[in-house]
Amino acid sequence: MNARQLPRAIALGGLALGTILTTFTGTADAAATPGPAVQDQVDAQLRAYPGGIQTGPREVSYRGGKVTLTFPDPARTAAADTCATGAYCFYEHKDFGGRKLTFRDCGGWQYLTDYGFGNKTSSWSNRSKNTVKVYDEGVSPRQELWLMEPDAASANIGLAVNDKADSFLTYCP
Ligand SMILES: [Ca+2]
Repeated sequence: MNARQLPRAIALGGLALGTILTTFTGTADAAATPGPAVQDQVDAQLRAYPGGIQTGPREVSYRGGKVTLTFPDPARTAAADTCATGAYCFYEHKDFGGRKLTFRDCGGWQYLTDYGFGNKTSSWSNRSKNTVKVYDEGVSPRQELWLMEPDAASANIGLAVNDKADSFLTYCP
């Protein structure tokens, strides 16, 4: 953390009393990267989409950990698919980059918009046994965008469907 960022971090620390970790542990690498510090992003997520709790320096969990939002590590340069075994994941950028939204459940309709992830997905990975149909809710009727087969992934979903996904329907084995 450099001197320029310190006053801002202290001010934000006062707002983050409800979180598990302090601002200082979350921003150790922030000086090397442009844009908001990771802890700032975590705090903004908790404010805008209540019901989550911070469960790591770069992680917010909802619904008892069935849904997890992970913010990118500022120190990591090479993108890689980090979706956990048994889960299925939506990524903000192509090549499994940016924010990652992980689901560890099955059944019924769910909405990416509940977690601030509407119109963001650019790549995905399915390491579960479920089949997931992904939809755009910005048109009427809703439009199916792509299908996530078990043990499949896409590093780049393509321009036609990029940043359009809002919801999905999961089929359990
Ligand atoms: Ca995107």
